[in-house]
Amino acid sequence: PSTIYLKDYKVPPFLIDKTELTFDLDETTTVVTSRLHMRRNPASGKSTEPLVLDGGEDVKLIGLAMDDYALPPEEYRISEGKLIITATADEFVLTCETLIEPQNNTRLEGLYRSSSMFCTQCEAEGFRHITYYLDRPDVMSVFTTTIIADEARYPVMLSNGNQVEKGKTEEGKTFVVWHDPFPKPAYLFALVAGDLAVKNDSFVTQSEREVTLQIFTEPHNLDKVDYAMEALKRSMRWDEEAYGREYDLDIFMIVAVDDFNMGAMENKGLNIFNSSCLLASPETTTDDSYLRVEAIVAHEYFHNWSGNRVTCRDWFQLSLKEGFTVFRDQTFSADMHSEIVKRVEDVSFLRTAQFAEDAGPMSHPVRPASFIEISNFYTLTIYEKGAEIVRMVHTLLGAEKFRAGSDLYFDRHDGQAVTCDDFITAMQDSSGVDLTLFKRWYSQAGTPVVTATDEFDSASGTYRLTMKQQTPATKNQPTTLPLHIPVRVGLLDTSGKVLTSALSGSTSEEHVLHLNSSEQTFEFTGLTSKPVPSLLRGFSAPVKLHYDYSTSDLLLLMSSDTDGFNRWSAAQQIAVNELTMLINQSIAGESLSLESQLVKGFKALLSDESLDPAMVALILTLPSQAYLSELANPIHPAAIKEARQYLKTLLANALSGEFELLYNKHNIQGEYQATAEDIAHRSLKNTALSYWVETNSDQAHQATFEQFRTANNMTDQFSALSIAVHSNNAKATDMLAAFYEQWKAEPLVVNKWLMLSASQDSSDAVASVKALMEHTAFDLKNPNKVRSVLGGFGQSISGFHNEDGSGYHFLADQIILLNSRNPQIASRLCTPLTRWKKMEAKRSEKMKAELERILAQDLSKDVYEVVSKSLA
Ligand code: HT7
Ligand code: ZN
Repeated sequence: PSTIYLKDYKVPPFLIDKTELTFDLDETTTVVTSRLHMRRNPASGKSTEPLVLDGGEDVKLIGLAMDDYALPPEEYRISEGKLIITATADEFVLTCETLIEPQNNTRLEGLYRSSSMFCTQCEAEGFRHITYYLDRPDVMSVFTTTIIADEARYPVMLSNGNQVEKGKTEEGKTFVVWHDPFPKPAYLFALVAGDLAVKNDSFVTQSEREVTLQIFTEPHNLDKVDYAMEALKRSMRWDEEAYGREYDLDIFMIVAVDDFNMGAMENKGLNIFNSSCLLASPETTTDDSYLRVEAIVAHEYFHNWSGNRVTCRDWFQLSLKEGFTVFRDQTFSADMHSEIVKRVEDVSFLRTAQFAEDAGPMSHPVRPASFIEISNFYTLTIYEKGAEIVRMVHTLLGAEKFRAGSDLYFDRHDGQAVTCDDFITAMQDSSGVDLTLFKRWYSQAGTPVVTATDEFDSASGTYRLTMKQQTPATKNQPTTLPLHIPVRVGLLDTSGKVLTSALSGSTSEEHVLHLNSSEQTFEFTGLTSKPVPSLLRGFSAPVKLHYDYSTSDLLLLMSSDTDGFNRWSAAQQIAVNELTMLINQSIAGESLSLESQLVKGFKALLSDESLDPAMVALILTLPSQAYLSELANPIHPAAIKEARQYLKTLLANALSGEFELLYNKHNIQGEYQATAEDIAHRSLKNTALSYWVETNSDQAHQATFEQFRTANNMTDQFSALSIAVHSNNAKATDMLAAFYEQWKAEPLVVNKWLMLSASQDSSDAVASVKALMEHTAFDLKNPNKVRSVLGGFGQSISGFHNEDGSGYHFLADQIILLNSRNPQIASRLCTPLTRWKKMEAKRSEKMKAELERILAQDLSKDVYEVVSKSLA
């Protein structure tokens, strides 16, 4: 497979002003007719280049005409999926008829079938599996789409824009015509046809236009769309208030489908959602999923401006829309619920998963320089680190100038396909803040390490903080350069009081340091004794910070810092330090022992009545197996597991009374609501329960069972079930069976059951997971089910990381099986194996051998790129 480079970007040689599509949908063959109103692109400066249209091996050409003159075979050729027409006029209409088989499309790209409906997924390069086209984001066209189908089976036929016509064909089929007045790239095209139920609503925009809102699902799911509809209206209002962005069409539609490779898709006026990211009801949906539904509805809606009205010039600029839109949805969720809780959750995810990606073989800059398969670049780096870049711009400019920059960006580039540089230029032009050096964040991969040291000069009352930065060099990136890193800092005295200090003439309780060279010293004056620094408040930059805090400093920050994020961060650091000691004891074969300081910290925490219960729950949550693996080198999965279990039990026994009390205090019964307040109580109650059961008391096990039996919502029921399963509750097996019986008619709940069942930590986990894949509830064609079972299995330490390598072998078998059926899913499943270099020697060799076995197969571009890069 060939590599595509950013440096080779050229403007398109042709443009498509208008695209007229007709879909004749049928269960066996679908015929697509396109009429493309094309002309040579004056900006390309070339007048003789052949016309090269993107297509796929799965598209069969059955007719081709230029200005209604049927092209004879000698005037075109098809090579490697592309349609090449040698001679063209400067302006012409190309008519192209293709035959496709959506019913056999298991890749879920282009037009495919999910349950009994037709649907599309065109980002990034799915449209070329429908018809020949200039399938690149900088070719923007006005689409008119006609859908022809049997109305009895497909009463709902949707596409982008507004429905402008409906009628009957001569053969008695129904046709519907949709017109989208906004020029768009083909990746935003969408079509849906099926027997769907609809929930109708409306929204009045700030300029008082009424917009029709519709959510379509299979009829049995219509009772689960109310929350998404309310979330949509909150998103529309928020985008008007926070960014001045109003919706532009008269109708906005969302459709839920069961088979979908990712979470959702922002097609213009017709979002398509994985049903797991849209449907919600108290009985079947956990709090986490409620919040996820709200965030994804918002994310896709926000794309209408950051992505659709202003789109990407090429796929190297993917973070232009994704990083900005993630930042927007994070801010929205923070505004709807708790800012600190949201920040802790986002940072925790970034530090666990994105940092691991950035240290692995697929590490790439937020604006990659090359790729083999663009689908592999819908990564945490593009999305989450990309959002951190936008957040840093916000920190550097301040809220007001950031908003002015965003206004300028949207005004200047409305209707255009642009670059990450254009975004930064707008921010710079509107604010006057120099972002020249800052732009390096887009082109340099890896997580910078910032090391801070300090000294205090009591004679002058000056506190000197020296910061060094270094981004680790790698084979692909042998030299790395300093970045512009905003570091938010506050100072505390040793009793925890906030200190005011002066830095470069400004006196304040908090400062933003601009670390922009490899080493800098910042001088804070006006102090009387050496302060305790609260560094990188709110995680103001995506870096690894090292400062030699004593445990008492960390306990002080944990109890007294005014920055809620750093209170959590300090607790995590104490836990990481203690767990690291335990992990080392385990690796050395010693029996574990520890005098935990966390006991003291947790005691103080639990006596502080002023804290948000959600924050308390987060602080009580020990660093995950995955986060500790990211920090370790090499990784000893079994030692990490043993250390976490030991510390959790130690804390549980030391504070058993507190946890029991906490459980009872927050065990508030009442009608379920997905509000921040109620979610917080449930979160703390279930965290307390997870500790309490570690004491192995009968009462705790009984409380778990009762909660499972009597819960009126999925959060409580599923928490109790998970706690029972992972604490070896004697009733766990029966509870799992009862749960399946209760919910077997609800596929999204069954997926949770599949995941929990697959994650059980037993050494015969491979056999159990094989049995799960034979279960009637499993379906290899459905990405959600594959993710549940194989994702769950990845969490089973004794199963997946079994020393005999059987877990790795099993996963490799599944990747090979899925490689041809659904390359995107197969490629994503490779991630755990790609981390082989960081694993301790015995497991590392076994993982590598499995990657080599995969590489020896006939591979899709997707899997080939990930596996070959991780072995290089
Ligand atoms: N922009 C959407 C990306 C997406 C996607 C990409 C590749 C393959 C399938 C896909 N489904 C959706 C989703 C988003 O970020 O909003
Ligand atoms: Zn997105």
